[in-house]
Amino acid sequence: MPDFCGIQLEHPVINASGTYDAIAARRVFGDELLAEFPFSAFVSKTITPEPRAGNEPRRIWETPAGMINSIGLPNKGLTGFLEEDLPQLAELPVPLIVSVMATNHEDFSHLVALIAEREEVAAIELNVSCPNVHSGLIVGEQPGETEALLGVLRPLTEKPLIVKLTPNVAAPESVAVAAESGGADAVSLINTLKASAVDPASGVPALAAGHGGLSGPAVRPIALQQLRAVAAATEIPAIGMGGISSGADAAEFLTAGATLVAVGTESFRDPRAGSRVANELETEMYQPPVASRH
Ligand code: RRO
Repeated sequence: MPDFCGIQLEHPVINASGTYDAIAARRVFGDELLAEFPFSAFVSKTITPEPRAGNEPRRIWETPAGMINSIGLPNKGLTGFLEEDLPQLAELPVPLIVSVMATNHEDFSHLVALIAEREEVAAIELNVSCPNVHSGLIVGEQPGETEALLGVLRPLTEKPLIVKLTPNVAAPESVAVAAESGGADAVSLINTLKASAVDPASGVPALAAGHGGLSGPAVRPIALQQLRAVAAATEIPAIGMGGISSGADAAEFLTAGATLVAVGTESFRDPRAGSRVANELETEMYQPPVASRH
């Protein structure tokens, strides 16, 4: 049974933020969802201080072995989340991690302070890596900015703070080290890789926003390499993700240094993918590494 920052989890497979709508799944599957929840912890879609409508469609584009999204962070805002979503997410049978994003220290502090005081929340993920929102990437692209943000947020709560790293930098391990120095309890990686698709006939971008973020099996080897670099450079736990769709994929990430793994894009194809990956890990092939994690 994995221990993640003092939180006991049934197995090492959680969801990637924004890739599984647990409230909609409950409507579709009913209480069966609670009996067989696919993840050992649930990470919410990223929330912002104010409500956001998200980007214009088209927001999703399939690619060979992957998907480009430009969703643009639609969410109900802090008040809507606390009043409408949190009570429903608190009924899930697993610990809740809330993902947040803001564009300045003051707004980030407001989000973290109000979410941290809710006992339903086990941990907070700081999304400093969204590729689809103007200025969403600035903090996470610069180690100094990441450390400064943690300097402001760390004193606000004793709950675990997880920094979601961007893959869109030359050395993600430098940002991970900065997060650790600032007092982060864990890092998670990777968010999506900046990507585009264009209609060759017209030259018009496939996504209304013009570009987006690539996920799915196509990014897995890149994610694995970034995880190895981050795990080698830091002591804090890492949540590894990027195209994981089987127990063998998950085992690769765990062996490379992840404490937990997250399933993202695969859940769009198969909403029970989390359970399948966890079962494959347990029953088929994975033995936790005994010696070094690197
Ligand atoms: O909502 C999005 O467009 C989005 C976010 Br917040 C993110 O962190 N990563 C991503 O690929 N899409």
